[in-house]
Amino acid sequence: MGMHKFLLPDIGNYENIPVIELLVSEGDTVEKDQSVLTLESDKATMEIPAPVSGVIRNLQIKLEDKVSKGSYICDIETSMDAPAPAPSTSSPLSLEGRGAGGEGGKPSSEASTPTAASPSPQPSPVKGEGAGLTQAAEKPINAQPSGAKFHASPSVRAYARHLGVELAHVTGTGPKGRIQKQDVEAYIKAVMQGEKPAPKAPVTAGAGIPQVPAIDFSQFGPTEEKELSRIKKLSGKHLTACWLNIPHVTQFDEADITELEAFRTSLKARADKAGVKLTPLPFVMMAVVQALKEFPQFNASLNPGGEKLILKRYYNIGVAVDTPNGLVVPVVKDVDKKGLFELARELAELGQKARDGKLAPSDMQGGTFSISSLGGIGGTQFTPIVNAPEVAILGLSKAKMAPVWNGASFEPRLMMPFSVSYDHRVIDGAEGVRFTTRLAALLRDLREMLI
Ligand code: CAO
Repeated sequence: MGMHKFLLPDIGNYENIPVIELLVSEGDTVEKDQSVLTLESDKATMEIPAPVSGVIRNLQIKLEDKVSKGSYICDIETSMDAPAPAPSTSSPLSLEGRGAGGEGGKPSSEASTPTAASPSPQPSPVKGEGAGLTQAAEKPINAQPSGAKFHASPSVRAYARHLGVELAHVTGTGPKGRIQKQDVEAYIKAVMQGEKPAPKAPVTAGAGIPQVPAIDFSQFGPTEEKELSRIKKLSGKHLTACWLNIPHVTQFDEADITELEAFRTSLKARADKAGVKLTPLPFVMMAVVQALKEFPQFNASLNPGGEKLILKRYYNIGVAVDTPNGLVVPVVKDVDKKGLFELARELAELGQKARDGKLAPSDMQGGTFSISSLGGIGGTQFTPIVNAPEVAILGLSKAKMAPVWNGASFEPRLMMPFSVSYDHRVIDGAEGVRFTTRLAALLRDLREMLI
């Protein structure tokens, strides 16, 4: 048996650093290098490891005590055969947080008992995935920049990570709301007892899909956390499922809508009289329905086994609507049975309901094909994500005048770029381009719909 007097080693130019966490109690057995306490300066938190293995005796400090180099922490009762720690020859602990190298400081000389000198722990890589902050180190001291959104020591963060708990869900009960080990445990208990919802797997998690590493960005600069809207959380999950489950191909094309635009303009007075705003979208919807009738595999869904195609004999078009809270896709039902003005009125009503957050679930169900129109905003092309279980989606971009060669000269024509993303399990590339070519022809000359 021997008694090692554990004094706080050299921690650089810091004095009176508060103890924010005591990770041991009297009588606990610790292994050499196991964290004993956590200190926090205004720049960083850092865990101090045990210099030797043994049993904690005569604990001298309590939470929120302030300590400096040489402060008496405790005694560690060692077994006789326990190896004495090597005298320190290395640089002092660093409390530098944001990537500072912890330069300078002399080696600790805080020897204690006749049998053992107190080792000087090394500066270490800052914990935090992707940090890339390295300091020459032989053994790890966990250091963590202060000012992170969730106050927790590196060991608590590691513990939470190990259990798959996001600190954002945990209520800290330590000083200044600091999250402690028991808070993580209390959270897990609450989840197990159904008092709290189970933590969700990261959106990138899944069979064989490597996760994006979690990075504590506050180590690089100031950050702010903003909760995603409920709609964004829901649509994010759905979009991820669509993106991961559907082998997408996107076919680009452009439609000459010069005549369509002239027709639309000619209808303006009648549209005004009917109290509707007639944009190009209702025309596109009608042309899409015609194309869907000619290419029924685009108005279909795969059965759950993925062996059969369910062709739908109704034409319900989902239209992506931009709202302050995120993207929603109300569905215009039975588009094949409606006229231009009726479609325009319904689009305006659904758009308004969407922006007011008043869409009923039934307003968003039953779609067979979707349109994402960004044409009112801008852009030249984009790749929309298929809205599963549908198999194709049309993306509209902004129409603009362009010189088009008519075989003899360039003519100014109003050209609308568009794209169709489709599920390649259902639709071949040749079918994809036939569909877009036909859609462009229908939009160029609406009389094609009569044929
Ligand atoms: N090219 C050029 N101009 C276009 C156009 C196009 N492809 N599409 C629409 N426009 C014009 C309209 O004619 C209108 O012009 P005026 O005000 O001068 O008449 C203007 O752009 C705005 O149209 P709008 O967006 O109000 O109407 P819409 O019928 O095209 O769209 C709706 C209706 C509900 C889709 C729309 O309100 C909306 O929310 N748009 C945003 C779409 C969106 O966010 N999609 C999400 C994509 S994420 O995948």
